Amino acid sequence: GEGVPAAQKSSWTSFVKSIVSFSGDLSSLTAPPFILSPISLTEFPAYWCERPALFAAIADAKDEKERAIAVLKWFISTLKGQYTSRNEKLGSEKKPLNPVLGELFYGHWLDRDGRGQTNLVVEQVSHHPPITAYYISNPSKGLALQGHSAQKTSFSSGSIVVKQIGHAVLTVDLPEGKKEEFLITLPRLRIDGIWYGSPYIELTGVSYIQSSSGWLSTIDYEAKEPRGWLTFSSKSHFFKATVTPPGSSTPIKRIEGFWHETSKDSDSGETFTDVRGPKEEVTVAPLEQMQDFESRKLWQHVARGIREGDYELASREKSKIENEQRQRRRDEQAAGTRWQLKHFEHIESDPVYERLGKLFNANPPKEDAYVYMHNREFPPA
Ligand code: 0T9
Repeated sequence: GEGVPAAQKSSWTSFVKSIVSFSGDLSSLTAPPFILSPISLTEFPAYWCERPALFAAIADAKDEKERAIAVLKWFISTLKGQYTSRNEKLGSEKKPLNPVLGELFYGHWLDRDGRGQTNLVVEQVSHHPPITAYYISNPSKGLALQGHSAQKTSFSSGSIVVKQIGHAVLTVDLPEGKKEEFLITLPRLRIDGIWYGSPYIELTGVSYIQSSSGWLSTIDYEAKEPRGWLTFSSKSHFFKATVTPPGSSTPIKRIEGFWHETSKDSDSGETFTDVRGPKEEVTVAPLEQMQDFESRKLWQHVARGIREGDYELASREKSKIENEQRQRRRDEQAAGTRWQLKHFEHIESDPVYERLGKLFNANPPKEDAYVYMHNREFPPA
């Protein structure tokens, strides 16, 4: 990133001070214009599927072990998009638009080379705190990913520390009506480069992918990069992963490398992931066909203001949306009604999380979930 523009230095300083003395929901803080992104958080779940062929490949794996490996390969390959793509597209990590309650984002990736069509449904299921629910499916391959995403943020020695709340469950349909489930937990984030006004994300801690077949993948984002790894980029974004069979603690596969470039099998040296090539962004309907609550339609004027540097337009249009939201909430309160979610149903405890979480001592032992209601038609393949 280019850092802080001269004219916004003092507003950046006061923004950083407000982050330091604040803990909780960062999304509601007002930030200086240069750090604003024109993209809403409801678009982020699309990162899960920007390599649709790797997603589809999970269904083609021949047994439980190969499926566990295919899921790990797909998961690692999503990380570059999830955590570095704003730096590439916008110059640094930026503050996404804070979705309104009920905001929607729909998209798809068309079938190509027999991988099947992949569909995406996203709904903002809470505004304060922000919670985003998503459902991504490839019906012809019998694959579905359901999850939700929220964050707890704090500030520690110059960095924003983000604990991801929520998890995802991948369901794979198998022959004879059987199915396999994978519980996916999410890493912690550290946002560095704040003082300089060019924030970027580093992943920390450990995340897990637990299969109902017993296979477990453990991804360690704090492993030290060994000697011998030649890279031209910085030493960040390094990880090590292991794949462990049911009931065992001895991995049958070890992976190491950089999640934003390449990784390899630690024993054979064979390439495991390579995300240096292009990814496929999600396809969405044209603006004219969108409903008012679809993210790109809802935020179109704010986004234009941010993109074109017309921050007065952006803030005027943002206020309109926020006032309209406040009025809705007042009307609901007066009428004694509540906002109805369109595509998801909230459950207090996810049975898959409870059951599979036990196998690797998930912390917390229970989590809530948003269950997709299967009530959207997608454009035919
Ligand atoms: C789920 C992802 C998540 C959402 C974003 C922390 C963050 C909001 C949540 C976790 C996706 O699968 C992956 C990637 C980036 C995460 C965002 C990065 C970020 O900075 C924001 C927070 C809320 C801020 O906007 C902080 C203020 C800002 C000035 C720093 C750039």
